[in-house]
Amino acid sequence: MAGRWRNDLNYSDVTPKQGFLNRRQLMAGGAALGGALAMGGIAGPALAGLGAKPSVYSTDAAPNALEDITNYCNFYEFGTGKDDPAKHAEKLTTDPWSVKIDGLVDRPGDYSFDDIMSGVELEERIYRFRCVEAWSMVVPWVGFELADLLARVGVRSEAKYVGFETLVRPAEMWAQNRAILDWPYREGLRLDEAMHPLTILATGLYDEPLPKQNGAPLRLVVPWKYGFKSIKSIVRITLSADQPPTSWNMANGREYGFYSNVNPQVDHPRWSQASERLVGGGLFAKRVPTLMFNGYEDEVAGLYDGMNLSRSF
Ligand SMILES: Nc1nc2c(c(=O)[nH]1)N[C@H]1C(S)=C(S)[C@@H](COP(=O)(O)O)O[C@H]1N2
Ligand SMILES: [Mo]
Repeated sequence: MAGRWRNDLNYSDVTPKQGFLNRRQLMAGGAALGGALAMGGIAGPALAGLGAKPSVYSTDAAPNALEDITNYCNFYEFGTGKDDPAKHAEKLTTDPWSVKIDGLVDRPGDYSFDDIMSGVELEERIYRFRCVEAWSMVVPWVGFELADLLARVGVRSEAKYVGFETLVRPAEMWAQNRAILDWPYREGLRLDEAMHPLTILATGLYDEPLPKQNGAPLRLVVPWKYGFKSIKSIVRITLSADQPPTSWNMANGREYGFYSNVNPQVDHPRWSQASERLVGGGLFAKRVPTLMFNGYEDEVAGLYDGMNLSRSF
């Protein structure tokens, strides 16, 4: 079987779509036989929960176990330990939920989660996920393209960036009482990055609603960027002409750039980004090489034509 980390079958190389899906189903079956899958999360009958459709954008790498994805988390509003989100996020009220969409849009407003979800066709997107701390996972997200939501609210021609904010509610997110970051957690993308079909708003994983520790009810997923760009529990989306301030960049701009594309050639000032540890691989698991743009180079490199990626990191 192809290496776990190299998606040797690029969706853009494959026609027709069905050939890709058959290949994926075959590989999923093989992985299950090999005992690599903790639960059946890939195609077919297992997709009954949220009814998410499989996508040609999914990697054929085997997803991590749900247990890994929900217990090894970063969500600093609940504390900085990897198991803090799993311990404390249950306290977060996610229903009702609304998202303010404002700035350079035709139809600004406060949209309820139900408004946002109405008419949306959910897809399963199995993506590689690479944290700036040099660990990684493969996550079977469920969600829809951010571009779809932006089209519904109408992006004005002056807009060049999209900013995102997480909820501030220290009564439920205890670590917001500490000055770990300048709350709210903020992130941002250039508009073309936001409109890219790989960029999704996730509302589920393993075909179930998103667990709170993973950013319920709605979080961003940008698979070619370091994990901190994938902001959780979003309550505000703002279209702007200027680059929005982002939490990690504000906290330490020398270590965390606005772009933060996964790049094995640009080290973090305090550690190498050339390789990564696959969460769930066991204590003695070998590190695997990190791929340019986290393996999504064919799809996204064109967004950065002419940019110096070590200067604009
Ligand atoms: N609001 C918020 N979003 C966040 C974070 C956070 O601390 N707060 N951590 C980020 C980091 S560093 C990573 S690696 C991913 C982790 O997502 P996961 O726990 O679902 O794997 O969420 C990102 N989104
Ligand atoms: Mo991260």
